[in-house]
Amino acid sequence: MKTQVGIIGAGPSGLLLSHLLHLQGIDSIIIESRSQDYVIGRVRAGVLEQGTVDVLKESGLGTRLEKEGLEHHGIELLFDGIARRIDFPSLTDGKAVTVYGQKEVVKDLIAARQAADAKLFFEAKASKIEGLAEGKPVIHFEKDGEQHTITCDYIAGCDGFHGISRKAIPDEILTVFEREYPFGWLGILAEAAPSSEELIYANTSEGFALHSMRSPTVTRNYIQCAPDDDIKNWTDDQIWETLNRRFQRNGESFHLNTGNIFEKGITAMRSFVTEPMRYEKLFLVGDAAHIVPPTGAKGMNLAISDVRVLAKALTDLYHDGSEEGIDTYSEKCLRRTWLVTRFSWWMTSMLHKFPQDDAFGHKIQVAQLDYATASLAAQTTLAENYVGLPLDL
Ligand code: RFL
Ligand code: PHB
Repeated sequence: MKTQVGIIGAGPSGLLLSHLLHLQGIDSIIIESRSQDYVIGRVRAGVLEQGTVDVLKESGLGTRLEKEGLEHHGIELLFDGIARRIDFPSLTDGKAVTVYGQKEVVKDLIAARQAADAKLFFEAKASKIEGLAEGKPVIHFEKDGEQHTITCDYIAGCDGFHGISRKAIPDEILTVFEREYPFGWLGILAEAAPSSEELIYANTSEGFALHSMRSPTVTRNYIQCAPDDDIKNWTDDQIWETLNRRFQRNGESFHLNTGNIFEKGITAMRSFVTEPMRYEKLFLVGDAAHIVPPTGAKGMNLAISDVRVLAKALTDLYHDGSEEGIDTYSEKCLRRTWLVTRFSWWMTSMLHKFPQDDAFGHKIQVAQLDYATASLAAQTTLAENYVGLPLDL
């Protein structure tokens, strides 16, 4: 097979890139190791930045998003039993975020790609990338027990943290920056109406908790747990009791709606950045290049901002012969990656209980939260990062 842009991975990055390139008349092939049902079924992100919503709507993917997405104008931070709200529109010139599950975004993207007869292959696993040093990239993949190749002008490595693309860059070129956090998140989806109109991020003496949602009848909650915890250690009753304790506030009653838990899992927390994000004709996009802890709700949004930069760069190249966009892709995306990495690290550090923290450490966290929610300057900082920094800050 032959194409202009060979795309490895059909997560949000690979699918959106293929869609945006298609709108510009640029050909691509996507190969995805998992099945279509698996990719659609994966429960992950929930919060879309304003810029993410804008790109989805502008590229014709807004129909269901507009109908089913829940626009949120603020979040609550709960600490020492006190809840304080950050109001996005008043602090960010009218911006907001939208709660719309990653699986819905992926579903919409797959439908749009298939409606356009895209070359999108599931259960097709890339095994090797060759020819990068020679400027003639080839992807090798296996489908139905047979070996195939794709000869391409460029490769977009959209294959997530565990993919093969990053590993195709020689060790001496690549630098990795990493931090592992000493905790994980236990996440659940339950048939229960949200207990609050907005998300609640809670710092408590026993650890972090997050109240989120997917729809008016489905709630998403997270609990800080040990990084190596086993989901079998948690009964449904224990999960609800822990959430209930962590969301309580002083002198005010808070009722947590409960219901059938139909999904639960534990995620490790890490920050991870690789530099550079381009090697010869290979571009790393999204989680293949960087991971952020989910506390700032940034992972998918950052992936989508990489895609926006790359789609524009490839459009300039194919339409006008300009190489400037592809030559500055890595630098431009890494700058934004580090800004988002800082925000996600800061939210994570401020909201979780760290095993090494003593009473002093907890008091400092509470002072950080107090300042972040009381000072107008600090609230503005939090809000402008949460709704999403502009592509060109
Ligand atoms: P993905 O989604 O991991 O997709 C990569 C795809 O590549 C495929 N693949 C291969 N295909 C072919 N050949 C191979 N050799 C391959 N190797 C891998 C994989 O099967 C997969 O389908 O990466 P992408 O597209 O860059 O998207 C990144 C996002 O998925 C990720 O950043 C977010 O889910 C992170 N995240 C959140 N992001 C947000 O913006 N807001 C949130 O609220 C948010 N919450 C979260 C999150 C991630 C979480 N987990 C589970 C890590 C909450 C959680 C709990
Ligand atoms: C989610 O709803 O899955 C979610 C919301 C906010 C976060 C992370 C995850 O910070």
